[in-house]
Amino acid sequence: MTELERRIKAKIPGPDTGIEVRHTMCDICSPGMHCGINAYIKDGKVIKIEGIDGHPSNDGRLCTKGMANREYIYREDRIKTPLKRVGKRGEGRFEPISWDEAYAEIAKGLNRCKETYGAESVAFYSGYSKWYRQMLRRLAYAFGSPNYGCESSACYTAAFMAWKVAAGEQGNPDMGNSDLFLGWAFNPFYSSYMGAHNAMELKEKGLKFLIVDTRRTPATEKLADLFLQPKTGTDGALAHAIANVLIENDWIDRPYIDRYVYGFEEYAEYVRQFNEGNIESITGVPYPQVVAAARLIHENPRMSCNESSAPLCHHRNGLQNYRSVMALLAITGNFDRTGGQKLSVHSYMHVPCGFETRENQYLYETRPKDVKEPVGAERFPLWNYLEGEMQAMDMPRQILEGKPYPLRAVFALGLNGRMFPDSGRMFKALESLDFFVDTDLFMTDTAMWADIVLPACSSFERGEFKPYPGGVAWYTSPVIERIGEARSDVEICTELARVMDLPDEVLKNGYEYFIQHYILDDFGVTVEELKKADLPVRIAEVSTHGDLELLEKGLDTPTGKFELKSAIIEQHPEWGLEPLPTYKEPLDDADPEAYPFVFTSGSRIPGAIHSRLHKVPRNRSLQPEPTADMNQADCDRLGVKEGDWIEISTARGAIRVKVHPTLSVPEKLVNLFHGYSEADAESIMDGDHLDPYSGFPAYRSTRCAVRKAGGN
Ligand SMILES: Nc1nc2c(c(=O)[nH]1)N[C@H]1C(S)=C(S)[C@@H](COP(=O)(O)OP(=O)(O)OC[C@H]3O[C@@H](n4cnc5c(=O)[nH]c(N)nc54)[C@H](O)[C@@H]3O)O[C@H]1N2
Ligand SMILES: Nc1nc2c(c(=O)[nH]1)N[C@H]1C(S)=C(S)[C@@H](COP(=O)(O)OP(=O)(O)OC[C@H]3O[C@@H](n4cnc5c(=O)[nH]c(N)nc54)[C@H](O)[C@@H]3O)O[C@H]1N2
Ligand SMILES: [Mo]
Repeated sequence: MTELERRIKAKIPGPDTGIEVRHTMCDICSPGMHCGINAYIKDGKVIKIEGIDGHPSNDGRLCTKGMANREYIYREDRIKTPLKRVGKRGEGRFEPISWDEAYAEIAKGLNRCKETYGAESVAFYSGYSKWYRQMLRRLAYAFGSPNYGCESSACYTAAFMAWKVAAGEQGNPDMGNSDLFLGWAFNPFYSSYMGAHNAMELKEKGLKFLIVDTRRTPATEKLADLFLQPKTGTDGALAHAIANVLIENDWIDRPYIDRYVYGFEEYAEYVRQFNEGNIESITGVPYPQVVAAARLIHENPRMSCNESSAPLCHHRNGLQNYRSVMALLAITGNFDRTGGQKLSVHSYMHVPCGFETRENQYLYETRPKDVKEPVGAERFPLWNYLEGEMQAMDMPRQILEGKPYPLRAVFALGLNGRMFPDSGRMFKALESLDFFVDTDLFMTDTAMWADIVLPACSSFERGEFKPYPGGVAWYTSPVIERIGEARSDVEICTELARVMDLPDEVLKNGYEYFIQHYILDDFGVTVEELKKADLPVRIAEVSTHGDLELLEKGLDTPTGKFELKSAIIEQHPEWGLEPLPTYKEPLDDADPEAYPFVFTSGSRIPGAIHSRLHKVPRNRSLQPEPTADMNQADCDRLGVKEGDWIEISTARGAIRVKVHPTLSVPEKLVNLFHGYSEADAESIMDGDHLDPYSGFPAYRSTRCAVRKAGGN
């Protein structure tokens, strides 16, 4: 018996208790590395959960969100059967129907749109859950629509695009071998507890941290050797000022730049304008701190940095800001290097597991040709060029305006209308559709607007494949019966393809077929064997790239080099975008006199994830009301104290929340978590305050006004 098996066995209750311990995964967050859960089952119900010891993701631990799984899967608002709307849109009156009836209705509704307006008039959309996305994409393509899209229109992809522009692929931090970690908008203590654990361990071993955050956080307090606090969305200017100091002092890697970097001279010339004379007024960071940051980088030559899928990119200048931060890696010779940022082989869903899979073949081999461009293509040409899927942030506009072509139906797995800036416009768009299907575990206030609602099951009720770094793979089996008639999203995609008799036999063969033939065949493993193993097992050798190997071979960019100046953008002047990572002011054009504060929303809180855990009582008890952080001095001026109500308003509207006076946010910044129905951050944002490079919304930088509100 291995040590791991012994540890697991030691916890198993005796047969006389009637309790069985089964293994499943937490699917509440982390689309990549889902954590392992021991589910204690008695009489078919989960009575207790804990982390699985030795699991490659969480090694026995669970976070505040993971601990919520039992309450989450047994939430009272779980949808139990397919539903058909009987009342008006949004009224929430439905009648239960059978799965066969539901599929027949969906086939009829989607085909009617296809016949009237063309297949592209139907969009296939996925919310934050990702495990089923490959199949949803193929469903869209089999139907004939280019319009597959997802929540990644506002998460991660802008960072990925910045990497593609500069290096053709994403680089991952080789943090364990770094001297310095550039934690730019980095607070894993709330967003990724395993990341925090890792960072603390490396800190103890001597890794230095330069943290750049608009707020004080556990990361700035526990990790930072140096902490810079710029104004929201001014990161590009700050990165350029640091670069300028590095260049002026010749603290850069000249031979590396000469051989592997494209566009350095123009970049160096450009960044000169961010200097002692203006940097504090642009970013709020005093110049001596800029110099200190450059010196820290110089003294710690091997540097890697975090991937910021959200805060750096949630600005109208987000992608360019991200490129500006990445440039610091290139000029110091820290890309494709041990201890710097390393390229990894493509595994699965962007998780670098050290082995290659044919996921991309499954994703793209059936992409329809000779169809219209996906939603957002005209408005966000760089997105379209690099991603080729719908930029979902443009969906509400296109539904309402019908331009460049009508978009009349949405088939969704987990759509949350409150993640679209100007969510009011999104709900209007949903109301105006010819046909809307939503699939969710819960009766959400978005599902209310659907014509057909389908009940999805949780990770405890389904089997799922997941690979992990180290050549490891896992295939779970259901640990409880399905709740009501819920089905898994991949079954829904498969069954719908069959009912509609769509021309994709691979899709119609289902999820296990996909995993077997596109992933596991290459390693001589079967789905059955993985299921039987019950816990993660090693299936593949891990391969890594040698230092500078990819730069020597030539990167997948037009010049084969790391591009400080984008040759792709240079070749497309008609896009109106700039090849250098130029800096633009992040805030919207509202009158600063009328709207003197800046609203930033979404910085993670430990107990909630997007809209998901606000309705789980234990998690909600950690912060019972939507609460905005404001600087103590601002609170004093407004005459508000802890727990008082304030109104945050923009030209779009107002929300009422409680206030938390604090020194963790600077003056003039108002910080609120998102996803609440009763205080919807998105409802006061402008739906067109988007980054022209990526289409990403500026969730983190909207001018607003604040006043004391009544009530208790
Ligand atoms: N203001 C502000 N807004 C933000 C952000 C921010 O920082 N600030 N962050 C953005 C980011 S980074 C992200 S990733 C998005 C996330 O935004 P969303 O994708 O909208 O996230 P959720 O609110 O979790 O909504 C997903 C829905 O899927 C449902 N669901 C959960 N599991 C399943 C499943 O297995 N199957 C199906 N069919 N449905 C399921 C949930 O119940 C929920 O209703 O939010 C974005 N919105
Ligand atoms: N508990 C919890 N964990 C989550 C999620 C959740 O909703 N809840 N969501 C998951 C998802 S989908 C994602 S994408 C990740 C995101 O994970 P993170 O990127 O870690 O998310 P945030 O907490 O929003 O941002 C990190 C830090 O960036 C800072 N920041 C905000 N704006 C700026 C800025 O303009 N410049 C700089 N320099 N710093 C800024 C914030 O103050 C915050 O401390 O989290 C994941 N993990
Ligand atoms: Mo995200």
